[in-house]
Amino acid sequence: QVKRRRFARAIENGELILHYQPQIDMATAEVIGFEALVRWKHPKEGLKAPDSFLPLTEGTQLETSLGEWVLRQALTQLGCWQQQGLVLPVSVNISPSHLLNPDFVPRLEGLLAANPWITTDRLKLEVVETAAMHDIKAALDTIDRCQAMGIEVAIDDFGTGFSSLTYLRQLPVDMIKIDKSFVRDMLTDPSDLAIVESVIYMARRFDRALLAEGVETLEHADALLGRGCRLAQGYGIARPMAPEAVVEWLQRWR
Ligand code: G
Ligand code: G
Ligand code: MN
Ligand code: NA
Repeated sequence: QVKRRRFARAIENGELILHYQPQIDMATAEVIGFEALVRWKHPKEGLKAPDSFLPLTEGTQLETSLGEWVLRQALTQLGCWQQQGLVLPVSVNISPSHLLNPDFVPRLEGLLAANPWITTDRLKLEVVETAAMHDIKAALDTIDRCQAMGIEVAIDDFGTGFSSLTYLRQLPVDMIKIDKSFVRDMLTDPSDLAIVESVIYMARRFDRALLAEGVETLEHADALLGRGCRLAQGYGIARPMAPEAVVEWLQRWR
């Protein structure tokens, strides 16, 4: 309770920041966008990872407050980058109860209207399968409406839920992100390799874009590319970085 109140103040006090991790096409080395990842710049404890504070928000109003802060901040950052001539999309993680909040779409429309110079194709959303499992109808409706606005939606941590196959069939998502746990062990564990290969096959059959998370080494990159998975994100490409570091990173990368 105390911790939760402290975190609520952190949002109000501007102690949160977004870090950005590049997503690339391994076949061309082209940067296709950045994933926004929230951090808490705690005045005493330093930079805190989301695993230390996201659980505090779960199932409370804070989950939506945090989610809205992240969306607003990502749009602000897109505006800053645009002024510097950088026009790449940013993917934002949307928690299940934020996605299923009936106000989600109207609030998002409001945020976009407040940033009219940011086109909707520059914002992408990442949702986890469990969001759909709570209320498939509501999830479908929200995803449809976002896509109708021109916002692409990705399914995050794919393969870690329980009903991947059925949900993929029903969910009209634009992109599938293979969870990093399968990618990490695909070179050593035949079962994980089988999962990765199955997801690659499925993405192709369902005509969805596919991105592998947790690409840490050249061996991972080669194994994925050789099997037809071109898009990737991971420490082997770049760690999540502060927004000030992004422009310089891009110059070095190109
Ligand atoms: O780097 P990383 O430690 O950022 O993230 C850990 C977990 O926190 C991941 O599952 C990631 O999806 C989640 N996460 C990171 N940033 C956000 C965010 O802004 N909103 C939500 N809902 N989850 C986030
Ligand atoms: O759950 P989600 O995919 O949104 O979270 C991304 C998380 O994965 C973040 O915590 C991010 O810092 C982390 N991450 C990104 N690349 C790598 C990687 O190559 N290896 C590992 N172990 N984690 C990664
Ligand atoms: Mn994600
Ligand atoms: Na993930």
